[in-house]
Amino acid sequence: MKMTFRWYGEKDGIPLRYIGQIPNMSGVVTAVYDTPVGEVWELEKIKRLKALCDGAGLEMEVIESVPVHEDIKLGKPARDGLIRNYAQTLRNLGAAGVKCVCYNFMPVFDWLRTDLKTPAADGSNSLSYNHERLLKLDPKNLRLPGWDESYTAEELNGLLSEYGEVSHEKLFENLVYFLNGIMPACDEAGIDMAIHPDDPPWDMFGLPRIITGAESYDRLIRAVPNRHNGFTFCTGSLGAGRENDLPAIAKKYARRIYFAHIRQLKFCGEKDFTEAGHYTGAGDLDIYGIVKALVEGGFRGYVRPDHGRNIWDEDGKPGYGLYDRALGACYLNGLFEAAEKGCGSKA
Ligand code: DNO
Repeated sequence: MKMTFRWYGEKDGIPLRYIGQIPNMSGVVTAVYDTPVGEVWELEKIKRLKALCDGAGLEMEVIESVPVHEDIKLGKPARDGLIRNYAQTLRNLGAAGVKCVCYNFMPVFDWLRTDLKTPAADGSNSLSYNHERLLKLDPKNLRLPGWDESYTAEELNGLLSEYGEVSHEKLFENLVYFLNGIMPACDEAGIDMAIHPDDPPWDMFGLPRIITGAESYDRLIRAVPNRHNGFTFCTGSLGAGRENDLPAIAKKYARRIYFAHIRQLKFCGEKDFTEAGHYTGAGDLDIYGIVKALVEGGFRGYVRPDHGRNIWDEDGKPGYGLYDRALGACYLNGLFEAAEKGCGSKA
């Protein structure tokens, strides 16, 4: 495995130098943020970003994300041109040494939380999700962090009504069409595509969500068997679905999981949860069991600590401060070292 850390480019308040000082950090996970969704990422811009990483002694082998245009998800006629652009972006990324691209296929909204600073008894705070509160939100007037793009109320209204016509089945077909369109570029550029699960893994505001657990993994591999079609295994996203057996999924798909986002959550209701420190004992996911299963299944991908809390009075970008993610990376390094050296299988 290669340990990595998400970095939001030059606008990120966390200097690359700090990231490089975290033990065993191989590189950063980043993106070109100033190209509108659907347009080709210019090679020059990609190379500039890579030069910054090189300068800090960090690799740039993983991109999170190259966002997928809504017209592709909706299956509109414009999709063929947009898919060609996406394929060209992949070729440009491959030319700059990128090996893995994380993306998602969630209609309109990316990850959703209802509170960004839920206080804990120890004085830290973290993101949380409350289903009742979510149901009361007006999707047409939402501004949430983590989106790759934000819409005007009018655009949002238009999009939401267009999705009225798109069933789960149709969305899945559109995903398969997209993947078949970009696989030749992946073959050429040597890039593994790693789809991020829907977060949380259930329908939102009547919009279909289709990457929610083991069944969707099976189905997607069957539909597009090319080895470059794989997964971002996000423990917090899949883990919010109580039916998902994470160690079992990790073990079964370990060779198809090119990127792992590892974080912890604590349930406080059937669908409600608060994000917690990475340690297994801090929440309800068996982080140790998941790492062990990945290693036993032959996982060879990239790992990053996922959302951290705000600790030590940090006021970081929601989920993406420095301190708690650095602690998470160290903890995960320890688990992987133990599992890889075989201690895991004896415990
Ligand atoms: C949230 C992230 C997601 C992820 C995208 C991938 O913290 O995990 O926003 O980057 O869904 O496309």
